[in-house]
Amino acid sequence: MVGPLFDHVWGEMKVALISPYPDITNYGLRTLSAVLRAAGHETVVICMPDFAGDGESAHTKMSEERYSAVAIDGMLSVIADVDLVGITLMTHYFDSAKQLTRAIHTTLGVPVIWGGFHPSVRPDECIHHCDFVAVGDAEDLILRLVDKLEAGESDALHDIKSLIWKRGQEVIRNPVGSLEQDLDAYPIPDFSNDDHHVLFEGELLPVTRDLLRRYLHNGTVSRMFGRTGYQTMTGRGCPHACTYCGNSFYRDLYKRQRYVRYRSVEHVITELETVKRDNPFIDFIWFSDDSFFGRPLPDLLDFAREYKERIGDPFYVLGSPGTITEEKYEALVDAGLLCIQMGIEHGSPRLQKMFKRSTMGNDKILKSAEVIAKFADRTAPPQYDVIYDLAYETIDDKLATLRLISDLPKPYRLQVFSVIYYPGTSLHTIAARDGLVNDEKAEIYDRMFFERHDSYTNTLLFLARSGRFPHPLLKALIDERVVKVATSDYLAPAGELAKRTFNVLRKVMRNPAVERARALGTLDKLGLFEARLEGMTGADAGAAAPSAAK
Ligand code: B12
Ligand code: SF4
Repeated sequence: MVGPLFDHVWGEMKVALISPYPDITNYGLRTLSAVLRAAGHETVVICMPDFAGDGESAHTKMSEERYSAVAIDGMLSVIADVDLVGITLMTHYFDSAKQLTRAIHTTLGVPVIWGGFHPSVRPDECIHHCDFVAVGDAEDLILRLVDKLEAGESDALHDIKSLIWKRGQEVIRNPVGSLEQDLDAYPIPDFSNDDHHVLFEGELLPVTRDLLRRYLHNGTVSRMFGRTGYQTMTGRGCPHACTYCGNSFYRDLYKRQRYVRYRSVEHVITELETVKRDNPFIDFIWFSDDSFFGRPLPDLLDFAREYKERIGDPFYVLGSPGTITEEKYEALVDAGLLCIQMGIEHGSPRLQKMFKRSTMGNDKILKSAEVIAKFADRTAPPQYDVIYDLAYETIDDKLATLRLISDLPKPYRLQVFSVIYYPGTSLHTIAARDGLVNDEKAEIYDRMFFERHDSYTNTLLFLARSGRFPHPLLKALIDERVVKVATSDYLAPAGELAKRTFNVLRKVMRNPAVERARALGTLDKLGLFEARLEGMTGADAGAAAPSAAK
């Protein structure tokens, strides 16, 4: 869609920034808002939680029309006077972004820029649905674009690095820009609530402190601990390039540039002090750095000291095997580390090689897990991530993962992800080459990681998730002879019955809508919500999901 861009009369710029994610933390988008505001522009921040992307298959289906007409109208009225709209998206939110963009183009006729992981890896696909695409980090890009548009130079955007844009029917791909090496140059994310809006009860409402508190309490990680968490990142990038992960794409995109960058300890702590002062209900910090433990030791010890003294809230980090040393871990526990999430991913050396994780093999995983276990009495059980359901796995590979799990020191919890070959990753390239990607919409865009295939080994994996399954029993159940009997055709009917019973129990015990309503403090309205979902299409249900929350 090119027309609206060139019909628009440019003047002082006001930019709307929209996120479809269920989790409203949105570090990247809020940083862009802060950057624009610091440069004197106006922004409107809109969170439109789209629960179809959050594992709510019991209630919602992926659909081309994810939002209700009421939600779309609410969004349009809030942004009626803006000059540019930005939408952030991961692959699963492609349809949400398309629906929002269609409505904006048709009704308001202002240009729309897409950014985030999906547009970065698939700019050519995305540019057909919007007017501009930002590839990779975009703080500099958005400022320069806004300046150019303000100056009425919408057809002379060649010097804006990493921008994909259109002139007439022609798509122009500008070269990739340089990564900012001094992350302290960026302001802290915009959590001002000033002209911020959120989709709540199916309606777009101004964000109040109370609404922000409820949504942060409902955040992906905070919800697990019953806390009200603030998410941030103390650095960007990862030293690894696992083949299923977005970092494999970015490392390639920014080759020959320093990719792993850290903010200074002072910059991070000042951000946390500021945000906590403005929002005293925050009682938990969630660092989503890809490589928190990659920080040099003196720096990490400095962080731990300052954090303990000036912040003190329990916190959550991610770490990869091999980077977790006892000295670093102890310092963080002493500073308030509540829980660590670590990717163990696979137990088979063959698959570890395919994932480019041979340097994070079973010896390193178990060593790191032992360090973590030493502090079990002062922390919550660690979360270990596992990837499964790969077409490349043999039964021996699957058993290798279960064997590794049976060797892990307790306590722990597993987060299990049925593999999705995300576009842009090297695993996607390999899988596509091998004919494993046939219908991208069904197999990637609209498929969530919890949609598992049923098998004996997957059942064991799910039983092991809580970390409470007795290891001797797990070891017995993966013994070669037992596996042979359990997977034989004779036992198939019994297996089918067990599977159905297990699925019913699972649905009864874990209802994401109930969990969310509980976290938002709106459980009493859930009956009404469930009733309203009866007979709804996926689209209605997706947009109505926040109605659990009144
Ligand atoms: C934190 C995080 C989350 C958080 C918070 C998400 C949120 N609401 O912000 C949680 C845990 C909820 C989450 C969930 C999921 N995540 Co996640 N997540 C991340 C992570 C680790 C960091 C994101 C981040 O803040 N980066 C730092 C900021 C600065 O970068 P950024 O967000 O990319 O933003 C910059 C640019 O992209 C650009 N930009 C971004 N938006 C826009 C918009 C406009 C208009 C413009 C111009 C530019 C622009 O400018 C920003 C500033 O430079 C990334 C990995 C990564 N390192 O990026 C994965 C990542 C984004 N997640 C991923 C995935 C797959 C998921 C899940 C679908 C499933 C899963 N396996 O976890 C779920 C989604 C469901 C849901 N509930 O939302 C994938 C995306 C792959 C894809 N093709 O879509 C990534 C890349 C990790 C990976 N596996 O490779 N995630
Ligand atoms: S260690 Fe984690 S964040 Fe880093 S590349 Fe591998 S999967 Fe991605």
